[in-house]
Amino acid sequence: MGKQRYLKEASATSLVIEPEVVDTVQDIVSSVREDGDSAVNELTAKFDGVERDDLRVDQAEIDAAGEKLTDEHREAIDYTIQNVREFHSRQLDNINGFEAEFKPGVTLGQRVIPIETAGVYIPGGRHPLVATPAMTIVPAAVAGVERIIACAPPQADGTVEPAQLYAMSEAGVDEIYCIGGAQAVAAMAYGTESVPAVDIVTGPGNVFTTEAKRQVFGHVGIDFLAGPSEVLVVADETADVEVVAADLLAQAEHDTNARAVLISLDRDHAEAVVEELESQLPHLQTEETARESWNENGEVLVVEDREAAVDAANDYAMEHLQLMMDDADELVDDLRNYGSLFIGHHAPVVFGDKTVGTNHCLPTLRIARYNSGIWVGTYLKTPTHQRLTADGAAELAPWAATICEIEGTHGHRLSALRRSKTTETSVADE
Ligand code: HSO
Ligand code: ZN
Repeated sequence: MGKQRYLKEASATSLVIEPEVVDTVQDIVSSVREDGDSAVNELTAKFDGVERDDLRVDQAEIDAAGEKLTDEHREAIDYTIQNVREFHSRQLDNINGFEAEFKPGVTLGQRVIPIETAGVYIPGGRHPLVATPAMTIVPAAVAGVERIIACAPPQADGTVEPAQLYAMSEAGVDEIYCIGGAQAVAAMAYGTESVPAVDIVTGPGNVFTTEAKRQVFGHVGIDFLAGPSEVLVVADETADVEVVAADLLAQAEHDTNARAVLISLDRDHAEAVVEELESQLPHLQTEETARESWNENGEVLVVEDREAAVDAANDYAMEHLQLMMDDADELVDDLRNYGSLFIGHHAPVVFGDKTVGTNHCLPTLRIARYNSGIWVGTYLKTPTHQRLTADGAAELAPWAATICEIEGTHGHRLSALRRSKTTETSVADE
């Protein structure tokens, strides 16, 4: 890595889940697994302080939610869903099954098959995110998942937050259940009297739902384990100082563990951004959270040149990577570790978060080194197949038999040799 200097340094967060959280979630998962709805109801009363007659959200509740929204709010949600659908449909167009003859008589192939049932978790919290249903449900619908269910926590009055409920319904969910937290993940993974057991559980959540996903993984599939949201802004002197500061704060407001990092190619510019950020903070309605997040986890690194910026960005491997420079496009080919890349002065993370059409469920905590965010492929599998003629089998049999010989897997060897053209002699030789 080229020369670099921290103007502000913070220790990186990691997905270390406290043992008490692990234990609490273990209790929740096993009680839901054993006692189904009655455990869910008890946990809902305990954690959410509400009781519902029915865990399933009925059409009347969905309709009522839609009616609570203004036309403008409904239109914005519809616009997002449409953009997400278009982008994820294009992803689907670019995943192909195939079948081809690799040697005479040896045909191999791969199919693309949707997972049958998916359960998505839609988190509540201080700012129930309205684009999340589009991000988790639309890709499943586009993939062709037959049955998509969603769980969302109850508000204080026992209902699901109306904008989220409207968005879930418009995104193409089949059933909605009003269940929050780890109990929702457990209910979808193991099934209860009301909630069907699914094949994959996806969607963001707090540390309890994340730990629940970790615990049910293996019994069902999951997307990935996400930590607090992160942004890395790479800026040079062509970036507008006020805009860079605003973009960093947009990330910091998520929660106190959120992480906003600036890599700057110009020390004076970086100092100006930090100063500007401090002066914008008091005007932010979410000041308290953003300030703590910035103070605790914010980081500013000054690098010598573009190469050093690229190296550092690849090393950070952050959820969002935003390039604020005139020649942003020139960096793209060398960048390899990021959840989603925002190229140039006019592409802030907020557009990806809310509406542009790419997914906002993205890998954090350096998971971007080996995984991408939710996409249509999250809900697809690609099983393989082979079809052989007698000639194809005769070609492969001796090769397979030799491998078996090396290993001492005698039964396998006989199975292979029975497909060879000289079957009788080969088997008789044994
Ligand atoms: N930054 C979040 C997504 C989001 N933020 C939606 C606001 N709305 C995780 O990528
Ligand atoms: Zn965000």
